[in-house]
Amino acid sequence: MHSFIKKPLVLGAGLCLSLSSLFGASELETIMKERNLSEKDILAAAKTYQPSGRKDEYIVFSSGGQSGQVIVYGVPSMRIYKYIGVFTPEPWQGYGYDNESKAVLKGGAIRGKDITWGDTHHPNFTEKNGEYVGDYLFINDKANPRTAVINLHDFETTQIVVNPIMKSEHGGSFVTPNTEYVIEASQYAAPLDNNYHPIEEYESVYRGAITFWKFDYPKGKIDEKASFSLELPPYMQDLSDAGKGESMGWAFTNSFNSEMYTGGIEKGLPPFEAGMSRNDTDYMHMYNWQILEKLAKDPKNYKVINNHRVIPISVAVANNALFLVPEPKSPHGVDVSPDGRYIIVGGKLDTHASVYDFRKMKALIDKKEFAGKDPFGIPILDMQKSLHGQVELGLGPLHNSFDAKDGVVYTSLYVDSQIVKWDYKKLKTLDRVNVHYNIGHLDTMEGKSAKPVGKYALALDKLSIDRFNPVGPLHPQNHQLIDITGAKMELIYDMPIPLGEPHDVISIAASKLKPAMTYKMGTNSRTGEQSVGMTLAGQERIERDGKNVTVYATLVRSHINPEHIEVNKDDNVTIYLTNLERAQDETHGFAIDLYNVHASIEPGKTASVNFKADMEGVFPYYCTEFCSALHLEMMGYLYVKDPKKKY
Ligand code: RUQ
Ligand code: CUA
Repeated sequence: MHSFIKKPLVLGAGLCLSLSSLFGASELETIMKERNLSEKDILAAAKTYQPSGRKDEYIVFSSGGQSGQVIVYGVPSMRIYKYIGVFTPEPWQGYGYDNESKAVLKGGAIRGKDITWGDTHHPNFTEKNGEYVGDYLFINDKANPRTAVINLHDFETTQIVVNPIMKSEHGGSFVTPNTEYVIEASQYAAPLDNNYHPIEEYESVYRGAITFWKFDYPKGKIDEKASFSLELPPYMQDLSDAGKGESMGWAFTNSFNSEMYTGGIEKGLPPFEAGMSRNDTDYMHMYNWQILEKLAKDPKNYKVINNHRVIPISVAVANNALFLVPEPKSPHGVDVSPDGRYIIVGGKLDTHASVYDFRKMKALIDKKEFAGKDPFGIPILDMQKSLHGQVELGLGPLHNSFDAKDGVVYTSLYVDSQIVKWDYKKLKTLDRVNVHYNIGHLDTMEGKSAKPVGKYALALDKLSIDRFNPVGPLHPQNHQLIDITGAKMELIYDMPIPLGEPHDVISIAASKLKPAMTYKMGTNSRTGEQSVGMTLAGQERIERDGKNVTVYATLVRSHINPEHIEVNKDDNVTIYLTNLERAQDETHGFAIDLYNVHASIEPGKTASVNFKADMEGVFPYYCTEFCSALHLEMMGYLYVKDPKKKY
């Protein structure tokens, strides 16, 4: 018999573990002692631990940085659920291996060149009235200006669009309050055309831009033809956010090179970093997409560059659609408050966050009261007259995420490695917590929507130095979970992220996601339509048309039909694979040994693989998911015969 605890053990902030018949106090105390755990640790564990089978309350979509993927995990457990292949082939999902997903990746080819990686930064959901819907997710590729659409019906990437004029981007993918547009802002200024222009033409030819990608909701696709761009000065635009509520129709993008410095360290000139941070202020761009959308309908208002409509700066200015507001030098994040009235800008080289009041800015615009014009003729609003105020937060304020409590926001401090909680209306700090280390983005639950929940904060730390077991010089990143429900923020979990440098995450109540558990029989998951190769039981066959061999195959526990496929050397072979299962989680994989062929076929899906049978011989094929007791027997043979040879 265990010796039971007589009086309840009172832990931390009043957590009362009345350890009844299951746990002896001595057992808990022994474990705490053995593992060197404090009461605070036990409390943190109780807040994050999910008993087997228990589901998470929030689902987080994290960018995957250089992995070109998206990472899905749960809060509060911080359990990773999925890596979604987006810009990079991902063999588990057959992404980039089956024909259907190859077609998606092909959409991301740039000027004929296949790009097999991406630098994903900012995921965002579809929105309705500024609130998250949870049926689609957008993500940008900073390295190769592209935007991808992920269908949250099955968590698969269904579209990649290439920016027609940018050579670099960062400020994507930000969604307007009713998903009218997905905003993508350029980063490093470059010529908008595809020609060579010397750096001496920086001010005359190099440009920034904002692209407004039109989302065709019924189709679940970006409509490239209906999308357009706004030309901007070469100020190195950065992050963006769409206005909402009273700032509906507007969007905001900051920048960090109002100096228009062009570098030249190799010639003894100051490096970019010095030349680009000489001025005390840079510019926040403020533009009205509702006006621009109307302008883009009339050919006299736009130029066509690379087959894409671009509204020149002068046209936007003449139609009161583009303004600049000074912001402290080298800013980074720009975030609009849930009600749309305030815009918070973090200055990397400033200790302050600046809170702009949209009402004041709009009043200045309406009165045509400007402090001046930039060299491109864009009216500049007076900074002091636009500000609600500034608050000293600490070193390196970067990004913001909001709380359900009115006026409360959380800001990451990159240099100080802290999250600071403060009131952007009353302009005072409330609390701060240390994070480990060098935090970039942060997120509170649904914290960038019009209805933030708060509850937990996620710190996306760039460095993890001493937090985890060493795994070589390339360290994992550290995502930390912080309980923000009390007056004091409490750090409760560290999660190593072993896949690229996630820049930003976005969180949604799990109840808002309604993913399918299986596909309708014969679905091409990348188009959502019935596959031309759908094969039902009894329809399995091999068809030959000259050198083209098409196999219509099915997979069901525990066989692949057909089990023998005979082709001639150099035949062009296509195999359609339909998973006939109707049971959840009965995925079959399909691999042909030595032929670099793989597909993942979830219940109901039809996927296809294609290859040239250029190697003679015998090649086993098999199911790559341990799907049943007779999974090892789920196999077949591909025979490749040389028709010129006698065997
Ligand atoms: S950005 S933190 Cu895309 Cu801040 Cu990286
Ligand atoms: Cu199907 Cu193993």
